[in-house]
Amino acid sequence: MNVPVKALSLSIAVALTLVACGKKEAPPPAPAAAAPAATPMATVKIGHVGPLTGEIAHLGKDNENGARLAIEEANAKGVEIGGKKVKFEMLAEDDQADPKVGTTVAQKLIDAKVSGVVGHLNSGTTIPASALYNQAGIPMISGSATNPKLTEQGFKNVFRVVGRDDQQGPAVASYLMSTAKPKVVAVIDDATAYGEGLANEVEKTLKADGVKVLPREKGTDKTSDWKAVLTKIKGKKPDAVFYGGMDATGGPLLKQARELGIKAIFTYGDGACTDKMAELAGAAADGLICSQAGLPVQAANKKFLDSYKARFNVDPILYAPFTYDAANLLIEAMKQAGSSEPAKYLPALAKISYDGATGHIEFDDKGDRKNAEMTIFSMKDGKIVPLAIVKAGKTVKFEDFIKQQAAAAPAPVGEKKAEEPKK
Ligand code: ABU
Repeated sequence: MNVPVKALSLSIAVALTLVACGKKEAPPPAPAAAAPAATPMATVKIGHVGPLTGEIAHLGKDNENGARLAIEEANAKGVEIGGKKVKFEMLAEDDQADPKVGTTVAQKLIDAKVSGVVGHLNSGTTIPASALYNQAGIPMISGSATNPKLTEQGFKNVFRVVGRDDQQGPAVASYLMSTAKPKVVAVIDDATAYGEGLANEVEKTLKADGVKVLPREKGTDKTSDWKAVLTKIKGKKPDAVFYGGMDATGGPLLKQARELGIKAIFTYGDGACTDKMAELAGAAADGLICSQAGLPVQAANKKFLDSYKARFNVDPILYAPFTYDAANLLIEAMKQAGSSEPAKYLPALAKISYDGATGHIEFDDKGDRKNAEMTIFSMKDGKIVPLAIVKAGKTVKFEDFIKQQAAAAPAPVGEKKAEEPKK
């Protein structure tokens, strides 16, 4: 007998025995109830771009931290878009504050199929990059670029959550004129889209009010030795100096001016309105007047300030609350539209009405923030201290603005709002 026949005989024998014993062969065990297949979580990519290397890497990191915090919080809370759970992934790029690198990394993000971009930091990188995002139909929100041109290009995908330099320039120039009443002002810029543009706005405002403005002096965003420019200016005895540029170059400018014995009041825009000025210029920074194209960091909401400190172990420097809001706006628009597809959520972003860390945010037809505040600061004991808020043409003392904000805020649930003191 060959082997298969032997095996068959044995099976038949066993079967007969079982039948004889009245027993049936046990049915094969039922397969365990299959667990419902886990729906794979879709990943939505959000880009962030700013300078992470170079002279203003501290500001780039600050911007990046703001966006990262928003994305981490959204992931921790869990977000559903169109009924599906999603996970956000942040793709962080370094544009080195260089317009050419800016367009290269913008294309990299487009190729990586990001749904939206927070950035860039500098107007000089944001403006050329915005043309690429526009071609690709990708929404972008800058938390810091203030040159008006960014939102004057007619691009429907471009937004910013800070004010513009044609608001900031007049605000800081008017403050300078009303407080220091200078007769002659020297204006210097760093030859960037931001620095030169803001200096132009300041010069226009000063001249319109009859102030004499000296011929423009220039450096670059990398100038560290300002002695030649300052020596030229010193001979013309200006009462005030305005510089359009960032803190990395504004610090040495102010330090060297004092070393040369220039006593003029120095006035800077937002890019050089940071505590870093004290580190770079030392005691010479005291008395500096500077402006910010939004509310000061300390006026951002407490939840944001506490979470930022807890996450990064430092306080935000300048625009982190704005990039935090920018990332949250992208997420909120996707939620409202039920889609992370740029073309589908862009309309929701354009008409968004959102209460963020920096206050209430809505965009106008150009993509600019409606009713953006401007803040005027002065450097005191190594810290920039907010003095006044300029909003819709009105200047209010910072303390009064904070009181007004607190009075306007809705009372927490279950708490009665404090009554205004009777007059
Ligand atoms: N707004 C100050 C720094 C960023 C910019 O280049 O606009």
